[in-house]
Amino acid sequence: MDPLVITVAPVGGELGRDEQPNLPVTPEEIAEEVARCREAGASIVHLHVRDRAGSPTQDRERFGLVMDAIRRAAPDVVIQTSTGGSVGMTEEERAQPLELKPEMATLTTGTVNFGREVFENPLPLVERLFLRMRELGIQPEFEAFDTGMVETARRLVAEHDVEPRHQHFDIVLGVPGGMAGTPQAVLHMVSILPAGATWSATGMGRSHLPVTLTALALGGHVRTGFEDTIHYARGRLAASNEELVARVARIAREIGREIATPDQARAITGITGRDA
Ligand code: KMH
Ligand code: ZN
Repeated sequence: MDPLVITVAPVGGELGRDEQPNLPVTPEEIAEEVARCREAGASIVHLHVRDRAGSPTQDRERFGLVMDAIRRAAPDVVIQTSTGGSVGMTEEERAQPLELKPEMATLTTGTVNFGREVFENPLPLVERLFLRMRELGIQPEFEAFDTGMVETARRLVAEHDVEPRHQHFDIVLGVPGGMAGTPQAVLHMVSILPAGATWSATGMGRSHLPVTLTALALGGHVRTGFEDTIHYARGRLAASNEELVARVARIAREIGREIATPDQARAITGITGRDA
């Protein structure tokens, strides 16, 4: 079994301090939180950032500031920028962080209801983001909220990649509007992934622990952090992202699974070059 890649998603694109008072917001807060998560076992950070007022933004300059701060605080961590941003953002807004050439970026390969809103990912948008990532040498992490998104990722790769390339997925379950966050759903999604693909799983809200534990049992990788759950346990907010990462690392070690270093995470997920 590969060492466990723990991705931390410490900020998210939708959450506010009214819901999670310990949400890191400033570049320094985010960088310090990432460094603590790195110490606790995270090797990849899935990054959203906030503007000066604390609102979600995909602004390139703001991303640059936060990425620089992270590189000072946790120099070896893999930075995976979001192209999802927040529900309702335009393609132009969402694409900006790619120009900073992170090692990895997310790519959601289809549209999904997202609570009472819609996270829109029409195929032409997905295709343009995918091609830009290929041009810039950024490894996509395909975010699959349902089976159709796995199929779309498979088609994108088949249509555009001349050479075979490693594919890495994040199975995102428990979004209200998407697939349920159950062990059965994780098993089904894993069963339809392309041969040779690696994967992590993300369980939103109440589905966080069932999805995490299923991924660990199957030998997959795990994402955690405030973007996915603001709670540590029912009725108890998490004190920090570090607390969530430390729990995953502790369970993994307890069952004999090693924790991946960032370089191991790069090798496992198919990242071929360090950031520019
Ligand atoms: N905030 C969600 C609508 C991503 O980062 O790529 C989209 C999201 C996915 O968080
Ligand atoms: Zn995200």
